[in-house]
Amino acid sequence: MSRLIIVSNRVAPISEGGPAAGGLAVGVYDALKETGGMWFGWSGDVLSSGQPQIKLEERGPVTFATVSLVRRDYDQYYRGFSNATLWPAFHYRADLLQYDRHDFEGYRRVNAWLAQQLVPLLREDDVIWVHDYHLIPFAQALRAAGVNNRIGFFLHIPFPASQVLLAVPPHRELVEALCSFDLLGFQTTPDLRAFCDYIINEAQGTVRASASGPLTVQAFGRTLRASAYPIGVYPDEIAELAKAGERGKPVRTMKATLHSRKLIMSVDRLDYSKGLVERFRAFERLLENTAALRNKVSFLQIAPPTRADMHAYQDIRLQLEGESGRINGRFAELDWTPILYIHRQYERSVLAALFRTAHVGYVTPLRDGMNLVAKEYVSAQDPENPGVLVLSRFAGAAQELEGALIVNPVDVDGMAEALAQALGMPLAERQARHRDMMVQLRENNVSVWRDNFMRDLQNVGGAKRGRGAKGRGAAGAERASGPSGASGKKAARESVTG
Ligand code: GDG
Repeated sequence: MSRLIIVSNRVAPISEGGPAAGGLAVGVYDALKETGGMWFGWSGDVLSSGQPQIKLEERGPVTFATVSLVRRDYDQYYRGFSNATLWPAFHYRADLLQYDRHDFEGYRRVNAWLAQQLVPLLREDDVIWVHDYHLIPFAQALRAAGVNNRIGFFLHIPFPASQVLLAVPPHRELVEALCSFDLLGFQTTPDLRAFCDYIINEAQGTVRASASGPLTVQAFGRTLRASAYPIGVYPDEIAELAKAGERGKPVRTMKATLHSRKLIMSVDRLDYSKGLVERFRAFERLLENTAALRNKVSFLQIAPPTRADMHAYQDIRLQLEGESGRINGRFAELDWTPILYIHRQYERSVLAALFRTAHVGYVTPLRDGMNLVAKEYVSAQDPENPGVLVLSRFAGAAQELEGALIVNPVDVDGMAEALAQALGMPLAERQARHRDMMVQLRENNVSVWRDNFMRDLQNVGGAKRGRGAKGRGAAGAERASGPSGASGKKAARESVTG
């Protein structure tokens, strides 16, 4: 079996069985343990001086290979093009999109430099699986360095409609770079369709369906395959975790605070794509419309900080603090605070146990590739007495979770009605909806996602595989001047010593 190489912007912190590891990290790590292999990416450290070194850490059959970024690379590649240009554009927030040509150059430079760091560690028959929008040019950079291995790419976030993608000035370069992969994976069929639409109408390429398996795409002189692979969770493990935490202190404290009130619960990174402000307003509308629910229901929003050094994230934080304060000021009573808004991270086991306590899982992103919280909430429920999921139609999860109450996340009245319906839903209907969703979640768990992608990537055929004639790193070194301030070649040579 070929060795698997995972490449992602951040290498997930894996402590086996530990509370921090999410389903995705565990799912990918399981595959690495089976085949042996390597997880390569940024360590999360930003150097203010000196040369970044690659750090190799062996854990059984798996090597973790991490590099730091220098400040300028972090600013241009991560904060700049990845998160100020691609993230808003791919979440349909063209209004928040910022573009700087130098950042795009930095994004390509860092991708080429990262590729150079990886090349000396590769073997001929390695299969390489690259993750997410930070690394769109990664295969192109590897190809330029003479790497002919199978390379797949999975996009965790939505792929936008062409008219939105066109707002990103180097849209053509990006899609051309995507075509250097052998297999492209998207979360949902609408994302796949949006990609194909660009290929046909903007890139004058072709898309052919085959009797089974991924589509065949021809564009920019390359032939590749593309399909939808909806990411999942491990529902039964989450259910166990939730059950185990039922009598734990956090749940007891929460229940004591609630008395016998019902609980609506949300968990999201504090991101403007998650629809938090509209969600708060819909909860306010619920209290406004239904006086009988006042002091009978509480809303818990856990929103850990993310990308807090960016303006757009500071803005959403201020806005949310304003809204929760305003709504609480309007409706709170001496013994009841309607919204409990917590800007902090909790352990995975605590979240699962709290999900099980919540009568409503309230998941209303404006756009989301999948949204694992929706799947985790359903998994954590007690099948005898499950809660109800209220879910945005613009979360990828809405394509699968038909037992949820599907809402439009900008329709404040519609969301308030769905909350009221969820809070009053009879037990038999809650059980039936939960049962249906669990069937779906078990059938498409995170192993199925990973195995389907890996199967299709292994089956990518045709071209002679292994290192190409250009040899290790040759052309890549031309394209990349290395991380800011360092020669690419030098950095690549020095790096393997760490
Ligand atoms: C991207 C795409 C796609 C959240 N708060 C805490 C915590 N979490 C965990 C959740 C969940 C994960 O983080 C968040 O995953 P989501 O899918 O909801 O959203 P993104 O972070 O935006 O993820 C998304 C995903 O990639 C996978 O492909 O679904 O569309 O945007 O697992 O539970 N975990 C802990 N403490 C917290 O406070 N331990």
